[in-house]
Parts: sequence; structure tokens; C-alpha cells
Amino acid sequence: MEAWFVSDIHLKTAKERNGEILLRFLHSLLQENPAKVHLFLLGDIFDLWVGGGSFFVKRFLPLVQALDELKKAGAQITFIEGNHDLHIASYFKKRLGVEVFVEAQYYKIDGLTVRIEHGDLINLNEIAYLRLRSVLRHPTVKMLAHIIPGGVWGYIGDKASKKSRSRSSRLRAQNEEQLVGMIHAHTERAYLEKKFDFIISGHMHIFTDRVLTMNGHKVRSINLGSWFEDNIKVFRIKDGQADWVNLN
Ligand SMILES: [Mn+2]
Repeated sequence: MEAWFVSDIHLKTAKERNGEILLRFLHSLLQENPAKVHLFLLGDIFDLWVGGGSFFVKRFLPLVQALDELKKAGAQITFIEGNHDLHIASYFKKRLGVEVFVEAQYYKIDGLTVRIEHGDLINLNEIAYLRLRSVLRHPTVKMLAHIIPGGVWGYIGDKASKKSRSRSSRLRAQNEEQLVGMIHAHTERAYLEKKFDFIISGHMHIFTDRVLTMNGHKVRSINLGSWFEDNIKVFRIKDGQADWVNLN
């Protein structure tokens, strides 16, 4: 078993640097042992993808094709939606056969219990966002997501991503340790709900990988960071061993 965890690439096009790195990575999985692969996409892979129309499929076509090939070669693919990729099941699930979820999920990987989630519920101070999240997740918006043409979402997204960039630089200005503290507090809250060995999230754009002790049980708490860095790395659990793999 070979599980890979990727999030927060925030791709605007398939052709940009990170689009090419992702494509190369998907092709490498395809060439090695795809039937052993479980690829976890933990949200905000795209800077914007709303609904199942052809607009976004065309925009990211080489990547969509690579995911399709990987799936057909026997890989398992799980996509947890972020706050930038919304209502994607009608394409990813129906057409590509990718599992799509919004909320946290648990998987048994080589005997380890792994909780995965996007991570947009970690920072409880983001009240405005949490409100927006419940609006975006409302069934009426889901319906609209399929009625409004992709190009319109593209326009709204370009505006929104300018705002969200200024928001993330504000977040970054906060003490990084404070954000890591939130990730760990979330780890504790989640552990009380249900036990696990690993908890893996994105969204916070903070690379962190720490072993915490919960009721005498060692838990590994990971945030995948983002692809806004110079060094791109992804997390892997292979034959029960976990490590980071550099992609460039
Ligand atoms: Mn996010």
C-alpha cells in the first residue's frame, strides 16, 4: 500500500509551474505501481473549481486526464473538497470514479488509522469564513453551482482569490506557532470524537509534523502546508512507514 497526501496547490491553470509538477507526479504514480496507490487530494487543489461543467475540465484538462488514467490503472483516489473546490462530485465522482467528500474521513492504511480532512474547521477564529462555508454548502448554492456557467465562477473566483491572498498574508503575519497551536488543539478535539494514529489536514498552509501524546497514545499531527513554497513536498505512508517526498 502506498498512500499519498496532497493539498493546497491552488492551481489557476494546468500550465503553471505547479501544474507541471503535479502532472509529473501523477505520471510517476502511473508508471510505478498504480494498483498499490491510494491518492488523497485534501482540497484546494484548484484555486477554483465549482460544479461539474466543462469550463473547469477544459482549464485543467491534462491533470483531469492523468487522474482518469491513474484511476483506470487501478489506483484509488479520494478527494476531500476544500473551500476553493466546491460541489465537484458530479464530475469527479460520476465521470472519473473518484470518491468525493466534504467532511473528515477515516482510513485504515497498513494497520494505521488515519483521519483526513481539508482543515477549514481548524481555525475557530475564522467566524466569517465559517458562516460563508455554511452558505456555500447550502443545497440551493449546490444547485446554482450547476446552473451558473463555469466562466462566471471563474470571474467571481479571480476576485475572491485576490481577497483570500490578502487574508492569507494577514494570517501569515500572525505568529506561526499560534497557527500550529490551533492545529494541535484541533487534533485534541478530533481525538476525543474518535481515535486515530495520524491526522492529516491542509488549508492552514503551515508545514507541521509533530508527534503528540493523547491519553498515553502517540498521535502524529500533520498539516501539509501549501505549494506556494519553493520546495514542493507531499506526504506518503508506504508499507507502514511515513515520510515526506520532495517533488522538485
Ligand atoms: Mn482551504
